Amino acid sequence: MTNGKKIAMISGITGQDGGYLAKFLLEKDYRVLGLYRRGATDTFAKLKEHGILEKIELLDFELLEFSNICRLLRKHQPDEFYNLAAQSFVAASWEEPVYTAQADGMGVLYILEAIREFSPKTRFYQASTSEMFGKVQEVPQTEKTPFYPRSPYGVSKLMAHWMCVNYSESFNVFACSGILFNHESPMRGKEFVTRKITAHFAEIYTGKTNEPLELGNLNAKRDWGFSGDYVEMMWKMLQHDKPDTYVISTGETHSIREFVEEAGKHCDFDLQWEGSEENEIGIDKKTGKTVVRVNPKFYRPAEVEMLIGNPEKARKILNWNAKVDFKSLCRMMILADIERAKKGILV
Ligand code: F7E
Repeated sequence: MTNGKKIAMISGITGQDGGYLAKFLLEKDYRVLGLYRRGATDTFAKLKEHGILEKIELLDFELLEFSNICRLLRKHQPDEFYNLAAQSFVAASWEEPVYTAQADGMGVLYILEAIREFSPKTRFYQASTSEMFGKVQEVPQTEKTPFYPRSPYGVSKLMAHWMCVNYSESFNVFACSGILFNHESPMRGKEFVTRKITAHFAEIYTGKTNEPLELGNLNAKRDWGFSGDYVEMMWKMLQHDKPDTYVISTGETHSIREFVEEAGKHCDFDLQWEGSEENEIGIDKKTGKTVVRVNPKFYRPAEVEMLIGNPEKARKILNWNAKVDFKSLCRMMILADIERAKKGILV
């Protein structure tokens, strides 16, 4: 606490959730310390677009450098620490399994250790993930559903999740694990499927490209919510009287194909699917143009076929509900990308 203001540290400040969370906390009059990795390819573009870059105190941070984490915690003694830093792209985790395990598993242990030693009053939020359910053992998934991760990413996040549970039980560290299902927004990185779709369709729609969008598995299903809704839950978890684990989701699931169709509607495409599996294409009947093509390059070595979360516990205990539904989310994203494409700022 400084000048009566609570201090929040956010790692992963340059990412999608970092921006929405920082905005949310600044509106609550927090002092926000944004931790970022120097030399990261990611820039401050999202924070600039939110209009909050000048309001955040940016600090150098390296998740794999234990001494750096210890110094930051000892010096700033934040009231709250939100760990949103990670290698977050599931597909990349098969190419970089060791790095993913270090950053997404060990990195979290470093923070927990630093809190335990140097800032024991800090409340900690860990960005856990529905990827821990992977090959789902129950439908819908709750806090009690057994885990079965299907990627090095999911396995690494599971280690971090259990470390949070263990540190709160063993050392009284206030560590919460938010099992967030997929959450998207116009600030989503373009490697993730929703934004890949909206950014590419916006380019076709505004005449910037004639190339079809190439996708992998169209039939996988996800429970997609809005990042802006989900960051509120991160904060709510840390205001509760005890640390706990919560599933955060909408309770609805939709396929990638449905997302493509929904986004296509806003681009006036009359989509028709032809062929099957790797030969499948999506044609705009009006123009006869192929706008989507399956490319097996985007298939994963092990797929998570279907996720759907039950957010009942969050609803009951923290009085939280997802506000933005699937169609509104898709609309928000495609309209934002069409605007950006028109202005030539679709990055
Ligand atoms: O893939 C399929 C792909 O990369 C979703 C991360 O935030 O949410 C995210 O992980 C689905 C998969 O997200 C393409 O096979 C088809 O089934 O958008 P995604 P994700 O892997 O679900 C969780 C909760 C996290 O924690 C993660 O950090 O879409 N898909 N075609 C494709 N996916 C991508 N990326 N690209 C394609 O061309």
